[in-house]
Amino acid sequence: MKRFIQANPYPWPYNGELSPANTALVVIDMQTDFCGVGGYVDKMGYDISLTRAPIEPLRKLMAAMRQGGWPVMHTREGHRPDLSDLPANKRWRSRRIGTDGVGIGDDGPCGRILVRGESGWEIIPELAPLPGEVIIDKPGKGSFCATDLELLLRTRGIENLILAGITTDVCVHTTMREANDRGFECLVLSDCTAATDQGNHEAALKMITMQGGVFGVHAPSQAVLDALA
Ligand code: C5J
Repeated sequence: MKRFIQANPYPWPYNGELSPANTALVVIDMQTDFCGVGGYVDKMGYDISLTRAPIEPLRKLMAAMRQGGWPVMHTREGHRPDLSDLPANKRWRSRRIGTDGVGIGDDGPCGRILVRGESGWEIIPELAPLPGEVIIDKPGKGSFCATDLELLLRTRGIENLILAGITTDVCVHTTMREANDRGFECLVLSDCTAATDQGNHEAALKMITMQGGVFGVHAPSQAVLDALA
């Protein structure tokens, strides 16, 4: 039986093959550094009420998907404590914003910014992974670069990715583009993603819909819940 999620610009997935055996929810970078008080985004001076907006809808969706046996995966952006996987230009740029010259790898209110093992790098407790769920540690914006995500998806037979998390215009978009080029069918959740700028969030969603759905589709999480019911 074919099953679709109502999405923009087409009912998703394209072939109606939607099941817990071939579809995973990937929750991107819901870390204190991106949405918590004293984290990297907060320190940069952005409004964290924007990046915190996905928390509640995501909590509801993750509970429903776990209940139905749909795989839930997580990613964390972060670097080794010796910073050997932090490109010099990424660090340099991150120090340009704010007044104190502090950037990735430096000490902040939640420990060293975007460094593995620090409190700011942790996934927020509200959306903590359950034991056994896949967690991908990535040094970049995309979830496929320098990780084993593709191998894990292929060995599980996952073809469809429901993408959520932060930020829509950076790590979610980069992951979606990497996934799309690898042949994965992508759905980005409009209310379970957010950017540090509302205009960027909206533009990032609009980009998906061009050319007949050049990267896939977007939809609110309610559309997923409706399809699972
Ligand atoms: C950024 C991310 N924005 N998770 N990371 O640097 O989107």
